[in-house]
Amino acid sequence: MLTSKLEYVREFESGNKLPNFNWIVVRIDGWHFHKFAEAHRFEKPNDARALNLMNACAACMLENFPDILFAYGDSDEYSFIWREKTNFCGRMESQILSQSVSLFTSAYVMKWKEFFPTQDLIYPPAFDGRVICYPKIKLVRDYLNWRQADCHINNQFNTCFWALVKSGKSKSQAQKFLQGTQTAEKNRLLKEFGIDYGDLPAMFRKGSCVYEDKSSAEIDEQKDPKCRNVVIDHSDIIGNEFWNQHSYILSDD
Ligand SMILES: Nc1nc2c(ncn2[C@@H]2O[C@H](COP(=O)(O)OP(=O)(O)OP(=O)(O)O)[C@@H](O)[C@H]2O)c(=O)[nH]1
Ligand SMILES: [Mg+2]
Repeated sequence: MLTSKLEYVREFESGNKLPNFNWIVVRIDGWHFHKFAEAHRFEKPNDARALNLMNACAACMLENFPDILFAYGDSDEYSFIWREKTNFCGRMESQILSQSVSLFTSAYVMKWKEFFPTQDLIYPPAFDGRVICYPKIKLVRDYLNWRQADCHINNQFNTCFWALVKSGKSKSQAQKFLQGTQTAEKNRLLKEFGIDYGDLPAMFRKGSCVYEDKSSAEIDEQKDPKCRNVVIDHSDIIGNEFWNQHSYILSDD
């Protein structure tokens, strides 16, 4: 009796249903990770342990949410592309977002020791998240191009910046020195420090892609058919080659 009288409070709940026929992108980003990286002694400018941990969390997302088709990440961020026709949580934005952020964060904490065996997790990491809907596949491709181009620009800048700082310049001198420099100038500068940009690990230069590999999946009768063969690589996703070779990823059938 009492509950039915009080149920009217439910009507105050607001929910946002994401539009049908849209690809859903969830982007997760580490909260104040400049501070988190410092506190946990991340290597500069790239800490392979931290990046591999992020990649493992992204793989965990694909294993738990079958409607995620593809993920791309670098630094402290990861983008997840959900099937255009997903009906996960009835396409309610707050639920898709909160489940994504909470699973990613708990995986990050659970897997920490595996990637940082000699560094304690000294305070709880947090991630923010946002949802973006794209009505056309071209927009999804352009979104991913944008994130990979951003990874390249940031990585090249950071590699130069830390090379200058290690050579004795102050942080503000290094910042000033790099202001307005183009890609070719940055590459020349790195060469002076004995660094060939193209030789740096692909994970640093290209970021990471996580997806289900259906092309080479051997039929393993012991394996649960629902279990996805999730792979991580560092492909160039701006060109068409990757997408031509993996056309099934975004085909959403
Ligand atoms: N040293 C080091 N730092 C990293 C690495 N990956 C990410 N970071 C740090 O994380 C930051 C990520 O950039 P942002 O997301 O713009 O910065 P943020 O401090 O997380 O700020 P908010 O996202 O606005 O909360 C970088 O600027 C670095 O300080 C890494 O591999 N090594
Ligand atoms: Mg951040």
